[in-house]
Amino acid sequence: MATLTRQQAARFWATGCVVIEDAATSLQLASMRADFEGWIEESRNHSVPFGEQMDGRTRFDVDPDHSAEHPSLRRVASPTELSDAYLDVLQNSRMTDAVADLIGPDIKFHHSKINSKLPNTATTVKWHQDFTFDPHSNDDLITALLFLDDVTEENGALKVAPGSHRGPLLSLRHGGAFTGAVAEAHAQGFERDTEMQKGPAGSVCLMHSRVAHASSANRSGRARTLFICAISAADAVPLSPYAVPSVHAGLVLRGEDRGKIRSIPFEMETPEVPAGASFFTQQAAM
Ligand SMILES: O=C(O)CCC(=O)C(=O)O
Repeated sequence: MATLTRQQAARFWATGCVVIEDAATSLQLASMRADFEGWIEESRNHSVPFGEQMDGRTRFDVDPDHSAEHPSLRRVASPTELSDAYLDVLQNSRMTDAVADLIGPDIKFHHSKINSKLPNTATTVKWHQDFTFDPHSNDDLITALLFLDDVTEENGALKVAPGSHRGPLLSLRHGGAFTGAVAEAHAQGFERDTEMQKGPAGSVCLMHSRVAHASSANRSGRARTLFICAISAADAVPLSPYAVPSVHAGLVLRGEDRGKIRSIPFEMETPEVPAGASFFTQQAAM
């Protein structure tokens, strides 16, 4: 039985984005939150990014204003490697069932991360498309952003430019450097035509990997934490090194891997893996 209604699926293909509620159970949410709280506590012992990913880069990223008194843990790379709670949601949730409705039946895991904006923190995300960070042989690739908290305009909801998944793949290079963000002229155009992706905790925002998106700082007293999973059709093959590597990369989540590669024509510039813990440092350099 389908998880998405026909209207929800139609909205996704028309705008590049749809939010659905109850994508994880309250028990799953509580387990994910408990593990994240533990990582926040651990972050109080560090003044700079810490921990290690499988390729040797740092795993936990903190904002420049991070301190023991005012923790600002903004990224955990590959939480499924650290926590059964996150691995369980990736494998056993309506979030993943909904992705299979859109690009299945055969789907596989690419990578995951937690992006958090703790209360009154400065972290922002500049306009970009995920596909130009993680190109695949075809664009049946969805970024699923699961809300661990209620997401509102005030705590830094995702902003999406509806229909931009049908537009060009925009450059993330400016002045000779890979900045991880589109040019200012494109960003201004997207800002004029923005839809906020809001909803109660447990909702998931399913986003086409070509849709342009960004998000503002959290100016509220309430956290905005997202468990973000990139999931592709099983016949979409990654074309560039993993910016967030994972021992779970390639895990078949629904259906099976039939050993096929499907390609579509497109042209874009090659992405760059960030030297540090996350793309926040690439975007900050712009
Ligand atoms: O955390 C956010 O607000 C945006 C996440 C995002 O754009 C991404 O991870 O590609």
